[in-house]
Amino acid sequence: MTAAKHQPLPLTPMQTEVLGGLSRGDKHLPSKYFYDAAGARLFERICELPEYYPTRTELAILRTHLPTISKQLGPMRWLVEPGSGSGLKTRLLLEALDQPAGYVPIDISDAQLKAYAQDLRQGFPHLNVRPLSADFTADLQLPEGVKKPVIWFPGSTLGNFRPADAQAFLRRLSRWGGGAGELLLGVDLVKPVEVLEAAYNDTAGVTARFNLNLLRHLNHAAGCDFDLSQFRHEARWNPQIGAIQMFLISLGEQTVHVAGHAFALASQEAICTEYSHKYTPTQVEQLAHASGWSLRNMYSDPKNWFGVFHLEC
Ligand code: AVJ
Repeated sequence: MTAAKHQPLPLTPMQTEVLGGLSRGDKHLPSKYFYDAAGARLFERICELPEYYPTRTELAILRTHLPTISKQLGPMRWLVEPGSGSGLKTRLLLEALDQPAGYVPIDISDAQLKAYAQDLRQGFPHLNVRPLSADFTADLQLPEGVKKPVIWFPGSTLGNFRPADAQAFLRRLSRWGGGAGELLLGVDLVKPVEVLEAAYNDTAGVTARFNLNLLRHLNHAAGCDFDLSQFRHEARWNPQIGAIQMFLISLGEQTVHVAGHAFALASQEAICTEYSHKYTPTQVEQLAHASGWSLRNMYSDPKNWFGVFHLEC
């Protein structure tokens, strides 16, 4: 037949990322692909686990300090949220804000974003909701007229970035809407390792399912053939880098395929699926300064397990 028949199909951006991550000596998969519909549901269950303290701790901080935060922000501000999955926290913030000019949730999943925006309009019929379907880690343009935004980045999602990438991302945020915005940044703080490791190794096994679901998602969306029964979940504190790392460990020797490319995995070989960096308040402040932000205020819980940092540029 013709040569064209054997030409490889062009790769999607997702396939390119997956191929890149599996080609390294220390194999990686991008954690942003945890959140297909099933992954988003599993993450919601994680947030309710007794061991997973970040969500309820951040919520408690907000419940205590939102009146103060809102007063400092002043009236008629646009709220912009990179990643739109943080439901209740965002509702509390929207309720606390003084006549918000509007709300821009940004998410990579168009379907989830539209459903979320619809849902929100029911609860806030007078709110101008302007969903933006985009990869918030790439360069993007906020809707016309959104100036001096209040950027809301809760849940310690920043912890998923390597520190250098976190710095570059915060720098980007400082330019959104033409700059001079403010940032409410939720960051999980350094704490005893037993507490940290328990939060990512729950006894009910939900985090393990969440981790394995990444492979299922990639099978569907990137043309991979991972056999989920041939991997196990592992999460551990890495003291060198100050992060919880999640892995999928190959249970035996095996070969997986991605868009026609084969990858051999040794028995017990680890694929890193997530970094969850933990910071001290001082480290957050240094990171903020290095990326064009300064600290207005920090809010925390009595145990100092989580911090909500109010930054300005
Ligand atoms: C949503 C990225 C903050 O790192 O704690 C939860 C994701 N991974 N359990 C985190 C997650 C495993 C979560 N973030």
